[in-house]
Amino acid sequence: MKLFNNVLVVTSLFLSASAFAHVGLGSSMPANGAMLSQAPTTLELTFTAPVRLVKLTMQDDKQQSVPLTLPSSATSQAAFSFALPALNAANYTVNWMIMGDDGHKMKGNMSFMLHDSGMNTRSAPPMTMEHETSEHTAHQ
Ligand SMILES: [Cu+2]
Repeated sequence: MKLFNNVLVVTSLFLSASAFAHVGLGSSMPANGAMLSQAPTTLELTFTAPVRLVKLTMQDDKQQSVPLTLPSSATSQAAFSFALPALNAANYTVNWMIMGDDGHKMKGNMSFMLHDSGMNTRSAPPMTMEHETSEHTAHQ
């Protein structure tokens, strides 16, 4: 039984240490690198551990800022959701600064692309890979 307890202690120490070291973005909606044909109405960021969101900005490729309202709560949380205004077709970059429970600040970013949906209808088939590839090259 004593050995079992020691294993538990060692394991939990290891887990918490690695969680602090590697906290970052676990997933997001839209996903990082997503190419969308319909504007998202919310931005969701899920980090790999509870963090405080110190700073969050979102810009298109013309450096136009998209206003986002930071949560007023000072408690750490892993998942954040933000209502987005109507977005135009553009490349968007989301930059964040987070503070983990160990007090370390970390920066990161993700980006996604919103394509012009003017040519799309509700019944339009998904864009082909060829189109996405050429569009993506054109954006750069
Ligand atoms: Cu593209």
